[in-house]
Amino acid sequence: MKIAIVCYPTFGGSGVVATELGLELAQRGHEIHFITYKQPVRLALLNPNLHYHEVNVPEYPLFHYQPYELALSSKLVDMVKLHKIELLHVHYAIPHAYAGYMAKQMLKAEGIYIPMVTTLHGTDITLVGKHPFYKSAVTFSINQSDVVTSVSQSLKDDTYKHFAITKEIEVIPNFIEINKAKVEEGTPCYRSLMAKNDERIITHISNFRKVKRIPDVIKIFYKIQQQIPAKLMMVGEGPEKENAELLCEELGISNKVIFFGNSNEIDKILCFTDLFLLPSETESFGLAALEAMACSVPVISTNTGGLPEVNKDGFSGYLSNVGAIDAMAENALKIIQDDVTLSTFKKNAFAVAQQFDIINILPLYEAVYEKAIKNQFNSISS
Ligand code: GMT
Repeated sequence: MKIAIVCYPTFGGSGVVATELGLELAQRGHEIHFITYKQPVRLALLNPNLHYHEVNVPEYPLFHYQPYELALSSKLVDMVKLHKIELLHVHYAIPHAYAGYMAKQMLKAEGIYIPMVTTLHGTDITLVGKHPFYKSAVTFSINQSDVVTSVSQSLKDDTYKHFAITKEIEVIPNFIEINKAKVEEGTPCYRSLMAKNDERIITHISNFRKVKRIPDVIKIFYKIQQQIPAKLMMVGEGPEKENAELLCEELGISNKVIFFGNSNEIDKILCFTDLFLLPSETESFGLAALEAMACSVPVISTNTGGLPEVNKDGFSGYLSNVGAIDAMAENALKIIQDDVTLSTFKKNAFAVAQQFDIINILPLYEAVYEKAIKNQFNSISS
């Protein structure tokens, strides 16, 4: 099948999921066209089935806001015609589902019918999408999609709760390529560069936005390092990073915290990690937690949104209420206090991650594509 994938190219869950999905579909023989404003960070184009088309938005002094949706829908129309693309898969409703709908209409006017699958990722519903300024357009474009998927049951429930959705939403959980993530025994791991032998290594990876509750990460770590020797690896970039550095200084733990910035090699960091912290305010799924678990790293997280669908309380890690810093620090210590307990949690984390292997999830997307083509065909003939 010839598929156009529209996504955000930056570091962030939805872009990562869209890119990894496209890479795997290309491996399976589908022809994949990524259409976005910059080459996605995880996209290596070493496969003849993979293509990347950049959306350019020419600047004009009249525009206070550059009309990206317009340029994207135009690009979609041009690429569909040029490459005989059969299906649009848009990731993140804003503004991709809206631009996809416009492209569909423009193509329809020329007698070309193309189905659209919209995948909802989280903040496009829970934070940004439900804002009154966007709500009508988001509701409309979700309802106009031929098939809608969400990355967790929790996000599906939130979507029905906040929007007047008439479409059925299918849950397709996020995934991981387990063979790529698996840390083989004997693989060189540069742990000794980062910490002393007796220190536990705790890691947090995110886009450092408010929703991730970065101060909680630091405070949980502060409590942990009061009890046992430990180091904290902070991976990512975002608006909360500077304050996080200041907080570490204030607490006198700057020498125990390493800020890495964005990384394309999180597996190398996770390979020497003992515990992952994700105390988010909300998380539709928590892909970073799954990536950690796939590297056999247990997770201390909050219990909001889709996190309980990924992190299993008392098995792959522990879940607590948002802001329950003491409970999260206590649970962290329970896991890392001795090697035997840590090793059990590590095995469990990997076992749960295996259920989300791409091998299990990809056929669900292929089935959805077939369904979208059928839905589209039915709506033309009725
Ligand atoms: O906030 C982020 O982490 C970025 C955001 C995105 O769309 O790039 O992530 C959302 O989508 C991810 C992939 O489906 C989910 O794993 C994240 O949980 C979700 N973030 C939130 O819901 C806050």
